[in-house]
Parts: sequence; structure tokens; C-alpha cells
Amino acid sequence: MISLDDRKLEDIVADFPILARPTSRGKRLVYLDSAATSQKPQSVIDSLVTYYSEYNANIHRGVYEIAARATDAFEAARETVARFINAESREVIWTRNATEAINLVGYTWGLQNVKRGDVILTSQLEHHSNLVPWQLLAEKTGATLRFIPVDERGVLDLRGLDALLQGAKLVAISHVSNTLGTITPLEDIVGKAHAAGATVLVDGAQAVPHLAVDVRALDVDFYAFSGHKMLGPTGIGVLYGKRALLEAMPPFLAGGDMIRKVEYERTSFNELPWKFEAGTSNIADAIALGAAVDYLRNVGMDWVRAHERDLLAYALERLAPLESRGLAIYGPKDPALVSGVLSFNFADIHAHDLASILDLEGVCIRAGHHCTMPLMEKMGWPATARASFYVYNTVQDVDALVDGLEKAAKVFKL
Ligand code: 7TS
Repeated sequence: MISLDDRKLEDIVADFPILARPTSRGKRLVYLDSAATSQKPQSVIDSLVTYYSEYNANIHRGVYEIAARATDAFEAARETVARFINAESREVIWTRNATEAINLVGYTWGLQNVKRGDVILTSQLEHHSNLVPWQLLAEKTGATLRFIPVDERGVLDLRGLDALLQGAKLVAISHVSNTLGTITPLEDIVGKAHAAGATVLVDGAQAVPHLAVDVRALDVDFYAFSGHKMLGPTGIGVLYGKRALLEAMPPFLAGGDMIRKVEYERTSFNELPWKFEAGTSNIADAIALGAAVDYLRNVGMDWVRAHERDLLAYALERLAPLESRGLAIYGPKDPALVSGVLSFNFADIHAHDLASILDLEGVCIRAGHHCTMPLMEKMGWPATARASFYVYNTVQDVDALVDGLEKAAKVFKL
């Protein structure tokens, strides 16, 4: 049965000011689109306001007090994030988002290491951010793309993995699918990939917000994620890389801060992590991401995972009666295999119409291809409606979703 810890959950909900604001139609805001971006707790908002109102200054250069405070807070946030994923601080590179982190690897490690005839192995369920960069790299280098297939449930089929890994230089795979929420069994892939001589990059954009992630235990080489999906602000993301790999890589962007010594004809580069952080960094948002991680650590990632599993189980139970009226739920219906994502279609109602009807009730879901067009094409879904859960969602939110779907059934006379 569902064991939602109500007092704790009430306190969490109260930390998110946006959830207390009714919609323009006077409805309670039911936010079920955290896979697109999460809401922000007051502590994260305060962190931004405090930086700009108390110690806004550029970092790594000013000697005055507020510049030193800004530098300290910026580097402390890096340490907080590093500890959260069990990395060293110098292995945590700030980027704008997961997309930029993945592209950074493509343009540096990729162009340096991937050669004609090499194989880049990815999967059929990737977000475009973990597909298009590898298409570009393959085009530039003459490498070949290969795909781990997904079965009809949307689960990776690893039976042919050994053959797929032959000749692989890179395995680029998501930790959690944004469209279906399926969790990739990385432990079944990473060891084999390394044994085959491949480097492993994991797109963790949908994992770090929802699961306890330990990059060292996973033994991945690169791991990319975004701050805005994990209670942090937009515009800040992370590339984790194993130190030896990052040290051997050429820089990505060039300019200030990433240098040690510049002469007219040549430059020597800064040490890690700053070698990869050219120009003025996103100081405020990095600091606020540190505040978001503090918040998540306080809540506890085990609690986050258990809470989302409970919500998903509850949603599956509440939605089951609608299946006889044409509700199709995609992905494995097993909360142990899935993070807090629920993708569905309802009879022949277009997903966008469903999302619009739910919006009238204050329920925010996403409809479309979720930046996984090849997966949608393969599965034969023109679009899906997607509800995604996070720390601040409640059973009442799930009830509002179900009520909204009942309304849609009435409108469409199902
Ligand atoms: N990888 C995965 C698995 C994602 O879900 C997303 C964003 C990205 C990469 C890119 O993240 P960004 O922060 O660099 O944009 N996914 C979604 C989504 O599912 N709905 O909106 C954005």
C-alpha cells in the first residue's frame, strides 16, 4: 500500500512558492511536468536573490571581499555537487545544461579519439541531446552509429550487447528515459563496454534528480546532467569526467579563465576543472544549484525515489479502470523499473488536446514527442501525453490527473 509520509510531504510542498499560487482560472496548480523542468524551492530562489543583492562580483580575479565571497560560494557549490555524485571537485565541469555537457565531450574527447570505422553505440530511446551530437561526430570522423534496441515495452534489449560492442569506441546511453522513465541497468553495460575497449558516457538528465547516483560505483567515464530538472535554476549543468580522461582532453571553448599563461603565439591551459570553463561562468546559478543539492540531500534521495515509486504505483492503480475505455499506458508498468514518468494516450484523443483539457483544470503535463522522435516513430506513437512526478507531488495531484482524464472522456464522449 501507499505509505506517503504526509507531514514531511506537506513541509516539502510548502517550500515551493509556485505551488501555492492558483492558476488564472482559480485552480490549484498541479505540476506534473518535472521531467521538462522542476519547480524551485524557496531556498534556491533565496540563494539567487542573496547572490545578486549581497555579493554579486566576478570570480577568480577580484581581491576585494565580495569577489572572494563569490569565488568561495561558486567553488563550494562545485564541491557540494561533486559530493552528491561521489566525484572529486576537479572532475565537475560547469556547463549550461546536459546538452552542452554531451556536446563538450563530442567536440573534445570525440574528435580526439573517434576515428573512421569506429563504432559509437547508443540506444533507440535516447533524447535528441544524446543522439544528434553523435550523428555529427560520426559524420565528422567516419565512425558508425549503432543502437541498442528497445522492446515493445520500451525496455532496452541487451541480449545482443556483446555483438553490438564489437569495435565500439564510445557507448553513449541515458540512465533514465525521459519519455518512458525506464531505468537503464548500467551495471549490465558499463563493465562489458570497458572490456570491449569503449569509453562510457551517461546522459543522467533524468536520473540525478530522482535516484541516488554514484559515478564512481557506476564506473562511468562521463556523466552529464542539468540543474533545472533537479530543483536548480536554468542555465547551469554539469559534466562529470574521470580526471585522467579530462586531463588528456583538449579544451572546448577558449578565452578567459581557462588559461595558465598566454603569449602572442601560444597558450598553456589552466588545470581542471577550469580548463573547460572559458569566460565568465554562470556564477549565480551554479551557487543556486548547490542550494538545490543541499535541499535534495536534506530530503534524502532514498526518500525521493520511494516517494516517486509510491506515486507511480498509485497512479497506475487509479488509471487502470480507464484502460477499458481506451487508455494506453506505455513503458513497463512496474514502478521498480521506472522513475516517476508516465507516458500514455487516451483512445483517439490527441495528446495535445488532452494536455489542453488538463490545463483548464490546472494540471500541467507535456504532450508531443519529448525530443525522442526516432523512438516515437519506432513505437508507432504520433505523440504521447506525459505526466512526471517529483518530490512535491501528492496523491491529490494524481487524483487531479485522473479527474482531468475523466473530463476529457466526457468531452470526447468515450
Ligand atoms: N537528456 C535527457 C534524458 C533529457 O530528458 C533532457 C531534457 C536532456 C537530455 C536535455 O536537457 P537540457 O537541460 O540540456 O535541455 N528533457 C526534456 C523533456 O523530457 N522535456 O523537456 C526537456
